[in-house]
Amino acid sequence: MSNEATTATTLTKNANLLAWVKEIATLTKPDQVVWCDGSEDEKRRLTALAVSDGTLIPLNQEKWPNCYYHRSNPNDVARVEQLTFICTPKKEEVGPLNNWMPPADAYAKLGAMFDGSMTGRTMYVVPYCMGPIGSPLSKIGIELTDSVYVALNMRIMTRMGKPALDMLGESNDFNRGLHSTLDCNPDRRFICHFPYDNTIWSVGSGYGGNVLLGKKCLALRIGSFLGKQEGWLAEHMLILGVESPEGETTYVAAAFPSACGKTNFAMMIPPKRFNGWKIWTVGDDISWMRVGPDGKLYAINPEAGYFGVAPGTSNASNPNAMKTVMKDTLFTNVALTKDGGVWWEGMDGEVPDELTDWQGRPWKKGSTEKAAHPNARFTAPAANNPALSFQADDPRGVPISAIIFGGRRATTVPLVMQSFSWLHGVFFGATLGSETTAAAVGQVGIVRRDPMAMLPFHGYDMGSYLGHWLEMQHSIPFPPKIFMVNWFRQDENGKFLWPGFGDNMRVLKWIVDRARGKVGAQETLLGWVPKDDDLDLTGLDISDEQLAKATRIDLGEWDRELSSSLEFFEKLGATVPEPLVLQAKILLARVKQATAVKH
Ligand code: OXD
Ligand code: MN
Repeated sequence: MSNEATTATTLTKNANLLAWVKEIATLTKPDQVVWCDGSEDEKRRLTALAVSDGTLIPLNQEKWPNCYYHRSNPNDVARVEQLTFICTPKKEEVGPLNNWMPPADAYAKLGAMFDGSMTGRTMYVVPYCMGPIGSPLSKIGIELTDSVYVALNMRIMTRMGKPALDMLGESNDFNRGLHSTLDCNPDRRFICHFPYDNTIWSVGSGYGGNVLLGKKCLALRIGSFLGKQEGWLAEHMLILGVESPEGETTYVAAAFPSACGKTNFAMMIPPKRFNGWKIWTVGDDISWMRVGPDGKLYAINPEAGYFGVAPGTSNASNPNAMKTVMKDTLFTNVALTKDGGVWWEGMDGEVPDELTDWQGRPWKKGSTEKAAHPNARFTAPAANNPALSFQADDPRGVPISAIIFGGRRATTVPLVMQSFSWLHGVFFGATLGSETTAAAVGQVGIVRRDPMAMLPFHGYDMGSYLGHWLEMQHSIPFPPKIFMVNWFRQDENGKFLWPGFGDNMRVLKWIVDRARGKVGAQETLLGWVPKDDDLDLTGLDISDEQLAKATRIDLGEWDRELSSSLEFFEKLGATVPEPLVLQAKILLARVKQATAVKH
């Protein structure tokens, strides 16, 4: 342990931190404790170690410089919502949509698993900052982990090492994260959050969403809890800037459930028609938002990298992501090519004849099995993104003019709609529905309500969380406009009606123009929609009929949708804000009346 003493004291004198690390080391009994400083030298050392113990496989370094490959345990490839708990004194505090465990039980149960869990292993002390260093919107966390893979991922995903410790100084205000992989047994896998202690304990998994504790655990679950207490919002939203040919940039935040294309949208390249327009990525997954001195809502991206879904990423769907992952990237559960490269379903070019699949088995073209796991991931530094916003590191954040909610819906929800008011916009978010994807364990393709895309990530009672959203209106003198989009509507043969990807710029342009008051709109029963000809479709090969289907509001479908929203609110219980229930009832009454008139 002499190594610990020297590195720790040169990095920090924070007595609370040193005492806590000592306490955890006494519990977990690692062979050694290594403090991460975030240096390049340390990166080289940890990478070499991970390669030597088989955690990482180097890719062909000529084609994929500084890129490595990791295969996770096949039983450990996605977030485990059923094993994720919020631990508060009272069950009501976590609401009906979270799993609850009393804090004492959770500490006892997981404490027994942590007891001696690091014997024969190294405990890494990973200090990190969520958000730009020095920003009043940022938060410090320390993750103690026995996984070198986690330490290397955290280095990409956060501002990790000495700058985070320097920002913390002597303060005791930091998130205490503890992770041990144990034997990666699903029966001993738990992700527990203790919001009142600003603490996270995660055992038995090595999968990113369960173990990179800054991301879903701190930035969203604990973050949303802190946001409620402190008057800000922690959201599952990308942040992007839309720059016009005149050089005017409008910032937008957008919530889509996991694996619905947030990364693609955040890195979008506009089609030719939009020559001179540019999209700048601030973040692709998480947004922390707080009212600024000028009365606008300001957002930071707490992350410093992208933990993106690889399958489906290509030069057609997301050229900027392809450029981002060409170097300095860790790939997890993709397939390997014969020449030491990576491959996944949906990548450009010919499907290779032979691959090694995500489980290390030989794979041949034409196989019915997927070569890459559908939730295979890349961990890549934001700095590699050619579209990275120069504001991404701005401690003040960026002013948000529009908020977008979108789900994966084959029917009902039109291409784009603007809310009548803040309340109606919060209603859009509260009733967001989406078909399930591979990002979480469970059946894929079922529509589930995913309020604000936060169903798996809200850290306290959902009804109170929606109430917090409504209350925020009073503290934002110049609130963003709120929109709902759906890129995934299908025709009767299951074919997507809207081309999506770069062409989403056409919808985004309307949204930006609306946010700036530059274009009119058509009122419908359910929201404002683009007037004929206001969506710029020049150069797009889409028939009038197809567009009509993509933008259609079908009253029968909306009768069912609004009725199901009301049922959902009932499930949320007594804390769901009454104005949201009334909003649903007004819309439903109007739909029913219009249907009656039509008949
Ligand atoms: C993610 C997720 O990894 O939402 O971002 O699952
Ligand atoms: Mn996400």
